[in-house]
Amino acid sequence: MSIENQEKLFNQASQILNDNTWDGRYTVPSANLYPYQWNWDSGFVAMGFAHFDVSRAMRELKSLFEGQWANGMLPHIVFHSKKREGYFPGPSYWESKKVAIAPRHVGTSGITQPPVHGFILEQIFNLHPGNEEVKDFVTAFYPKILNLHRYFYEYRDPNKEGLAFIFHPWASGRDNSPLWDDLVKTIQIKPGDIPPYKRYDNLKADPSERPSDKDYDIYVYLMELGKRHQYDGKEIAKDCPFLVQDTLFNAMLIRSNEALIKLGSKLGLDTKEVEEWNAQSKITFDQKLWVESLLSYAPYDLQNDRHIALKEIGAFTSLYAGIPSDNRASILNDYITSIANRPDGFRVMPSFDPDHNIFDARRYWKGPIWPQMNWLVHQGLARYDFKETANQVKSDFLELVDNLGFHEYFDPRKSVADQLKHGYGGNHFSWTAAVVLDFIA
Ligand code: 9YW
Repeated sequence: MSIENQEKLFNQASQILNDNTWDGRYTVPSANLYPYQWNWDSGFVAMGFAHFDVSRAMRELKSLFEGQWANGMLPHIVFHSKKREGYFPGPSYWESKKVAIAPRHVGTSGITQPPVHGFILEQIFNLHPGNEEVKDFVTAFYPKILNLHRYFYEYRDPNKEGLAFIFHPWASGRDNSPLWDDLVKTIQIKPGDIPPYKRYDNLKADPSERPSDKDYDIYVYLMELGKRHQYDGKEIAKDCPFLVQDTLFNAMLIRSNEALIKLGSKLGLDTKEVEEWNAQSKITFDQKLWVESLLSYAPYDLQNDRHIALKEIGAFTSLYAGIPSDNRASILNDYITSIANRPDGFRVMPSFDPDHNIFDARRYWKGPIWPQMNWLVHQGLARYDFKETANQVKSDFLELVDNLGFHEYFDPRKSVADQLKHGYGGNHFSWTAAVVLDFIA
């Protein structure tokens, strides 16, 4: 890509982040579709801002952690805006203020999202060496992230294995991934189990690119269950049908642990606790989540005691966390290369196995390319020195944005995407902008 083109994309991306910032304090993923502050989106947004406005990067993380609960849990949405913005489930749904340990001054959701904040903090720190304000910020912020990780080990790891569970597909960050299809089918909803509700997402984006109504019923069922237990992980573990040790979620936890260890040693902080967590987590992830017949990692369904053995993007983020041996890393790299070399023409990296009959190139997490996933996969491939594949993952993504705009997700099929004039889902999307900024900075 030419220097002029890179400059153009950089300017467009920074404009999007500025435009999506509300009250000068927090950034919404997409003003129309997702009009509040989302957890892991804001992590990537902070990294994007760090390339041109580090004060906004720090403010982004500060405003996000205003939503942190007293037990360390960081909710997946923080509702700074009290207005009904046309999003379900909005601030009134969750009833967070009825929970004693939730913040008083701001409404939040009751579930969490992949813990990216540790390595985002490290990115910000590394981008600004010698900046005292950044150093002070990182030092002051560090305990908040440590508390979040402590929450996962204390409340979300009932067997003390070193892997945290999630109890809702949204917490995986990959809402309607085929990973969850069989498991959610085991959940039978009876009349009266869920309250009436109204979706907005499928009015604002093409319904054929969104999760189905059936998916949403399950999402509501699991939120109701969480609400009944005041979102207490220990209680939820006792009777929730959806209890999963996810690949992406735990890879993010491990990579963020590693970031805390590195930052802690640079800042002279005590890192013993996080080192202990991480040593165990890395081993358990590698041993428990690897499925030899799949030649990949897979999430583990704790209630049914089985792997969810499907080839899916989350497994490949283990590279960024330094989990696989060189041999396993090569296997993962070979698979990505095989997708990039398919005769039917795919950009990498689709979010789900293109050879599986559930694969759907347009529908949300059932196949499309997602910006933040490409970033994570790119970082992992680079870590293991798979330079060629890493570059492919980066350039495929930049080409899509350049051709089709800053969308939420993209069609991986070249023959289709190259005929389209747009990507899918929301446009002027914050994490798409953030990833562009980091890739071309
Ligand atoms: C929802 C905001 C969020 C992301 C999730 C993605 C989607 C829909 O959008 O969720 O209503 O929360 O799956 O990862 O954080 O961009």
